[in-house]
Amino acid sequence: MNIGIVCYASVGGSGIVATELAKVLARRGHEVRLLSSDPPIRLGDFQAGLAFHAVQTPGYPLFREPQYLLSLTSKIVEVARQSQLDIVHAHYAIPHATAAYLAGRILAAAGGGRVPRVITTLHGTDVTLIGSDASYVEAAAFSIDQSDGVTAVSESLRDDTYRHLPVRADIRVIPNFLDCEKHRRSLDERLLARYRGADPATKLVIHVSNFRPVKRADAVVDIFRRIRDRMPARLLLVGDGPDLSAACRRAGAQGLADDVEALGEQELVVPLLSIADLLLLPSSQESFGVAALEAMACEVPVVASRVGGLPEVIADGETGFLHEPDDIEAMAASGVRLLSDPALHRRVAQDALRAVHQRFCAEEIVPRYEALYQEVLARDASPVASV
Ligand code: GMT
Repeated sequence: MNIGIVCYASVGGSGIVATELAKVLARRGHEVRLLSSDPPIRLGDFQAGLAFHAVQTPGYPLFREPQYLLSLTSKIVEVARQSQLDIVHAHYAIPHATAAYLAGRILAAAGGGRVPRVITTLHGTDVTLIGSDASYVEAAAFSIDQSDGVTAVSESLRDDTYRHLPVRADIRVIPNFLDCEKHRRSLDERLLARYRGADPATKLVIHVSNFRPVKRADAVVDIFRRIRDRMPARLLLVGDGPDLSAACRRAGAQGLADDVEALGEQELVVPLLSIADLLLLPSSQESFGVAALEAMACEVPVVASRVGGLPEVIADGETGFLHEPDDIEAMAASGVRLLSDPALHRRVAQDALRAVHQRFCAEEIVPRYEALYQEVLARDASPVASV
């Protein structure tokens, strides 16, 4: 199949999942075109069957805002013609589903060529936060409904979509996944010594995110302080975003400046996860939580909020611990338990790894996308093609 995948290049789970999907589909023999404003963070080296197309959005003195929707639409049309795309798979509804719909209209109006079918994958904030804002809701719901197939990354997000948006589309749940060959624990002793320091009793706590308000970086620091009060520990903050500086200031104000290290955006998280003893994810909302999945694959227990899709990823008390987002004390207590009971830590880490391998590896999930592509291609004319 010829597949175009549209995603954001900024650090975020939707871009990571879309890029991983593109790579796996190319490995499975498809011709894949990845469209984004920049090469996505996990694109990596050349791979046969996978090409990247940059969406350029020129400015103009008359415009006060960049016209990304139009430049992306035009790029989809161009790539669809060049590569005879069968499918355009939009990751994150806003405005990717809209651009894919418009591109289909343009191709259908021109006639004579193939009109790709559109799949939209909903990732979370495109529904729960920005998508349901009154400024976007109508266009978002319309574009989602015009897609030939719609998926959500968790049951929780599917339910939220029907709750937040006036959509009628049949939304199928296809969970996020990992390349489990690459996402496996690989301990680098020198890296461990570099970040843990000389004392082998020091525990490494990690948080990986794009430091947006939903991630609650302030809560990460507060939970860590409670852990640090009970044992030698260091906190690694991986990623960047608007709340990182405030989190570092908060750590400094609590006397933790020497125990907290901000590592910025990192392309390779496996080496860092592999030296960690615990991942904290106290988000206020999380439709899935790719960061939790990556930690579990590296045998790092997770303490997270009981929100959104996280209970579909983490079985509380078995493959990690879940608490109400505001219950900082309980999250800290679970962290202390895990870090001071090696048998519990081992058991949770192993059960988490097993859960990832049973349910969330590419071999299990990617064929579900392929089956959906086949299904929509086999259908009679799509809403777009019939115009
Ligand atoms: O909202 C964000 O933080 C970014 C967004 C993204 O595009 O990466 O994250 C969402 O999509 C991820 C991939 O499906 C999910 O793992 C995240 O849980 C989800 N974030 C939220 O729901 C807050």
